[in-house]
Amino acid sequence: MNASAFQRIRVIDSHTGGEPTRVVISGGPDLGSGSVAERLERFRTQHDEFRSAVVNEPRGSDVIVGALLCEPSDTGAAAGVIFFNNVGYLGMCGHGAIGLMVTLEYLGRIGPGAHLVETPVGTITAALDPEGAVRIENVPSYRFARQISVEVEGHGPITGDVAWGGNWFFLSSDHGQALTLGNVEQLTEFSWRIRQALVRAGITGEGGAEIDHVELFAPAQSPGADSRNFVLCPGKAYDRSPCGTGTSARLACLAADGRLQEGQVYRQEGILGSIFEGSFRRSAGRIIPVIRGSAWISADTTLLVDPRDPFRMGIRR
Ligand code: PYC
Repeated sequence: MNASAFQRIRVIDSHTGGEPTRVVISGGPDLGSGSVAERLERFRTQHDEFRSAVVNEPRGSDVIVGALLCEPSDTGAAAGVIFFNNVGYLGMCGHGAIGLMVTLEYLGRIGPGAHLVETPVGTITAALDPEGAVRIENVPSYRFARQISVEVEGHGPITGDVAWGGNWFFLSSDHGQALTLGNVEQLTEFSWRIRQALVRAGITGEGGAEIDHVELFAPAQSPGADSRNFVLCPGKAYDRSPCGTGTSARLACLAADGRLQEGQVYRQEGILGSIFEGSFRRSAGRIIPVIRGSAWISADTTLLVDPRDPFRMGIRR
């Protein structure tokens, strides 16, 4: 078929500590005007197949987080962004925001310094630092519930906190699992059972919001890190990075327990050993997490959609 008959979507891929982000630069749907949160609703209800076409097989995989660039309604913002994955949409995405900043720098759209980015759950500040790392000031984060016990099928009760870091998390250190790369299949099944147990028990985030991320902790393996985590994302893929919103939720719990002070640096290691540095300041009863990490560009390419392809809009589960 002639090249002009294909739909073309320009994307830039990067990874942040091993976790991929695919930023859509052009070829996305027209989501109209309004706040990024309003445009997310239009994306979800009218253009969900575009989400699947970009991140799902055969062009993508369960691990890829997509980021649709859009005009911000916040006039001071450098960009607006909607993050999405294999099964739906994310409020915020820390590794994705780091990938987005490196992508905008690659495109020559931003330089060093601080920039505002509008997301569906609030405007964040992101800064490129002189060493090439990115520092994100995330949305206000907080612990919603402390040490909740839940009965996990085939395991028994486990306890954990419920916290918001831009997404909803159940965070547990009381699980008896080995947080090693060789154990990710078992960790995935175990974390999935926790998620199902939370639903069965009616345990939610504020306002009945579903807790769709599960985060397990263990002692760090890298010198200088404070802890290691494993994070299971909503579509059953595990986060290869230490998870920016998960690290924010962790900081909220540590702050609530008085185990971390304002400005103190906490080094969160992910399951691959990559590290995010976190710290926080207090604001109006919540914390503002600051997450620092690095991302690397891996592709600048065009996705093609052949109108005759039966799987042109991706394989949806
Ligand atoms: O870094 O916040 C994050 C994140 C959420 C899901 C995958 N990564």
